Amino acid sequence: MTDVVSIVEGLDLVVGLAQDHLHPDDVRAARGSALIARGRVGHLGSTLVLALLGGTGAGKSSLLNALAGERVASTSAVRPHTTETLAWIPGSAESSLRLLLDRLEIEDRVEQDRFPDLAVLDMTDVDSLVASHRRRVEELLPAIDVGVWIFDPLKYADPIVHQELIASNAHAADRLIFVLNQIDTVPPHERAMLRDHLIDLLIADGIPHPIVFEVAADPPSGPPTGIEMLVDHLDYRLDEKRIHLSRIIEDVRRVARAVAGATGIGGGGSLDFEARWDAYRTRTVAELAVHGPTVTVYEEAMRSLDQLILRLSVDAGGPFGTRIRQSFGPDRLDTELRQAVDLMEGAVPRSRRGHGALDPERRAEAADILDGQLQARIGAPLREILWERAALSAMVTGLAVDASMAESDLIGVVPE
Ligand SMILES: Nc1nc2c(ncn2[C@@H]2O[C@H](COP(=O)(O)OP(=O)(O)O)[C@@H](O)[C@H]2O)c(=O)[nH]1
Ligand SMILES: [Mg+2]
Repeated sequence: MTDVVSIVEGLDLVVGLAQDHLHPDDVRAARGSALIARGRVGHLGSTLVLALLGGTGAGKSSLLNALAGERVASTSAVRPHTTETLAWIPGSAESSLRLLLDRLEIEDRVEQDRFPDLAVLDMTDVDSLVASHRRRVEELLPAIDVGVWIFDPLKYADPIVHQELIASNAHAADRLIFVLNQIDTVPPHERAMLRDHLIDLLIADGIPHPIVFEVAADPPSGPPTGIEMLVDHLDYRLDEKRIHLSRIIEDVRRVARAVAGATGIGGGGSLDFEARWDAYRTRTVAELAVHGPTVTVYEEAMRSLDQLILRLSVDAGGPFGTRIRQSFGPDRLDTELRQAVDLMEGAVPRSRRGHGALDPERRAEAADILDGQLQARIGAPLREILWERAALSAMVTGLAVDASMAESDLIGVVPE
């Protein structure tokens, strides 16, 4: 499964490979998009990742059980109870979700098929007085999609919880929702007041529009209440997340297109270089080895080399084309060819009396020397530029394919 994480990584790679070949403005724009895509918080996979947060006994595990419709997590009136975080995840979850759990060191994982796009992390209890708990929440929030803060009617107003855990995470307000659990223990006529009070406290914490659900996750009698509204809200968050991820994918596509356009690799990576270079070399080496560097033979070798460079540069186009033309201007070509020929002639001199003719064995020796020289002086450095171009082209093509696959994973359509 290709997910948004891997295409954002691919985008980073493409931008890294392309940066030497692009105009600084284009590099800046591409880097900007890569950074924005990276900087978008939340889990970048297609599953909505929810973390249940709250103090001991608030009802985190009970809420997970209510969502699951069965007893997944053990709950207890005896505290503290939950010692390990438990992840309740879709059996079909994307690999990046498993990587996220690895990163968060969550080993207890229960697979489910009730909500195919929802992962719930029943976190260990958060004690507002323990600094490491605070840090854990702060580190967790950017990696997940929704933090569900669970309160019980007795301790919901604890000033330390509000200051240390909620106000300090107010910057993540758009990813926090709140559950007032054990609502069955509150007389009906007091519920509205309790809820309003909690909302006021949250606003004072810096949460501008607190979203609060009243729930009884594990009432002593009867089924849980208030769960459907929570599930509806999660559905809505999932839709919102899909839109958000589609935007990232679209951004990545746009950058890939821009890079392809700016680097002239739109038409594909191969310029048939090896075949063209072989043809040139075979012909030129044969002519020069047989006839020696007469004016006509040398000029023809120069002319066709210049033409080969020109064609490659036109076909490559963009900055790679320019680089080829600039690195292999006529003066350099003349110098390299002249030196290659001089080396051949120095190593295998031909007699003037024989009109430059060499016996077959010496001719083969001369051809070998010239061939090696041409490869080293022109073929290898030229190939290096073209390989860079081909690598970038392959990356961009791969990225476009990955983006399409990520998009179809997201909307649940099998790619054609
Ligand atoms: N009356 C009532 N008790 C609840 C409710 N939800 C949880 N509890 C009880 O509260 C205790 C602690 O719940 P638990 O889910 O273990 O809390 P956690 O520590 O946050 O995971 C357990 O005994 C639950 O049965 C509820 O909605 N109503
Ligand atoms: Mg628990």
